[in-house]
Formats: sequence, C-alpha cells, structure tokens
Amino acid sequence: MPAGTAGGSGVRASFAEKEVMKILVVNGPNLNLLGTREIGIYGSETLGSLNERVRSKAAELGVEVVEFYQSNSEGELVSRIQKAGAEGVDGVVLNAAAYTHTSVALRDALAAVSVPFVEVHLSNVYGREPFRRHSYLSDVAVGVVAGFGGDSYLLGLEGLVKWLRRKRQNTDKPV
Ligand code: CA2
Repeated sequence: MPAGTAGGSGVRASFAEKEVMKILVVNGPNLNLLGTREIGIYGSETLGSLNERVRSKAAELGVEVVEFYQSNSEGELVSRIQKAGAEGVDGVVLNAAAYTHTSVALRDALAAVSVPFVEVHLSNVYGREPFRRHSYLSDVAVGVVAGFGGDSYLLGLEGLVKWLRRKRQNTDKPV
C-alpha cells in the first residue's frame, strides 16, 4: 500500500484522497466599480478580470473556486459567510472593503462559522487614512495581504491554500 494511503483501522483517509479544496472569494461594497473609478488608488483592472486571474491561480494550485461573490450589503455578506459554513467551503479569500473597518456583524459571522479566511486589500491600508488601519477581521484571519493591487488576492489565495494543506496534513496523521 503506498505511503499516505488509508489502510487499516485507526488510519484516516489521506489528504491526497480527499476532495478538491473549495475556495470562496468574497468582495464587499463598491468593489464592483473596480477599474472604472478611482484608478489612481485601486488600479485599472476590472473585478471580472481580477476574478479570472484568481481562477487561473486556483487551477495552478489545484483548488476550486466555488463562487466569486460580491455584495454592497452588509447583511448579504453575513448571509454568504454563514452559508459557506454550511456548504463545506474550506477557505475564503475576503476583501470586505469598508466593512473591514466597521463591521462587528461580519466578524461575528466569520468567528461563528470558523471557516479559515485570508483578509486581502488592493491598497496598502496602513499608508492611508488612520481609520483604515483598524480591521475588525484581521485578528481572526489566517493572514492579511494588502497593497499589491489585484496580486494581493493571488498571494492571499496561495498563502491560504498552503495553510489549509499544512493543517490537513497534521489532522491526517495516524492516531
Ligand atoms: O484596498 C482595499 O482593497 C480596500 O478594501 C478597498 C475599500 C476600502 O474601503 C478599504 O479601506 C480598502 C474600498 C473599495 C472601493 O472600491 C472602489 C473601486 C473602484 C472605484 C471606487 C471604489
């Protein structure tokens, strides 16, 4: 039997045998406007084009993006996160936009479902107005990537997938 293969009793299925990892990408308010306004801050790439780049990166990493979700509504974002917990999403790439700095409700939803997530930002929030330096989400996130434009999403996805794989390997150890 090859190494890492599930065998006799007391050995759980190896990570290699599990289903493809499912990733949800969530974007908050106004990010639907990407590439059309405030190009000096957020760049000229549209959300559609960024989503395609994320999809290619996911394919390269061997994971599946189950949905690219964007909403301008805090309640809708909370509901989408709750649903992610119920549908077996493995990890979330999240740009909560302005709700990063204001939303206890979103933080509570993320903490309640305990789906690992990476917080991403296009801009370097630490080099902008002081109110952008506080996040309600970052201390419960696996990590934070900010300031690399759309590449923040790709870097965040890669970091999240590596984190999830490490965690899977550790939980797969024979008992
Ligand atoms: O840098 C980021 O990704 C932000 O999450 C973007 C948010 C901002 O409130 C955060 O502090 C940092 C704003 C998103 C607004 O997106 C627009 C895109 C194009 C045109 C206008 C707004």
